[in-house]
Amino acid sequence: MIKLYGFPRSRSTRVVWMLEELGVDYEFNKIELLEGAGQSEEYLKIHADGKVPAINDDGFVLTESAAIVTYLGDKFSDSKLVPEAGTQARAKYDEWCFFVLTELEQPLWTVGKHTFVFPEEKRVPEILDVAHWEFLKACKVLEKNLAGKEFAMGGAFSAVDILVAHTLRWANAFGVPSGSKALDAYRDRISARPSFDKVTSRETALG
Ligand SMILES: N[C@@H](CCC(=O)N[C@@H](CS)C(=O)NCC(=O)O)C(=O)O
Repeated sequence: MIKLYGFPRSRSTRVVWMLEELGVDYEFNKIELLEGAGQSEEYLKIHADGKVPAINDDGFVLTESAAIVTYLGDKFSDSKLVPEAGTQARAKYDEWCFFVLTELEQPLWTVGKHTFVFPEEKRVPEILDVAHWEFLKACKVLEKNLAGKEFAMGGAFSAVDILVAHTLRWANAFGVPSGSKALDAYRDRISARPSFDKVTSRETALG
C-alpha cells in the first residue's frame, strides 16, 4: 500500500486529494511538523529537507507534491487524470504544473513565509506588498488561461486542477485575495467534488 507522509492542510493535501480522486488505498503517516518531527533522523532519510509531502510506494520514495501527483496519475493511468507522457497534452499539463509552482505559488508562499511561517526575526514585512502584487499578476494570467473553460485542461478534470484549486484555497486561507470572481468560482467548483469531502474527513480525523 502507498505510504503518504503528510500534515493536514499542507501541500500534502494535494496528494491526499489525488489519492481520493483515484480511489486508491493509502496509509497516511502524519509528520508532526509543528513538533519538529520533520527533522527527525528517521524522517530525514525519507525527505532530505524534512518537508511534506513524500510517498513510499513499495520502496520507491518520491517527494515534491506535483511530482507525486503526476507519478500517481501515470501509475493509475486508467483514471486519465494525467495525460500520457510524450504527448502534446502532457506538455500542456506540465506547463500548467510549472506555472502553478513557479508563478502562482511562489508569491503566495512569500506572503505565508513572511507572515506566519518564518520565525519572527526572519520575516521581512516590506516584501509583502510586492508579493501580493505578484500574486495578483499571476492570477490575471490564470484567469486568462481558464477563460471559457470548466477545467484547466479544457473539458475534463485533471490532476492539475487539484494543484491550481489547492493553491487558490491556500490564498483564501491566507487572506490573500485572487482579485477574480472567476477564479474564486473555479476554486469553489473544483472543491465541490466529492473527493474533496473525503480529503476533509481524512485530514480532520488526523487533527
Ligand atoms: N516544493 C515542495 C514544498 C514542500 C513544503 O515546503 N512543505 C511544507 C508544508 S506545506 C513543509 O513541509 N514545511 C516544513 C519545513 O519547512 O520544515 C512541494 O511542493 O512538495
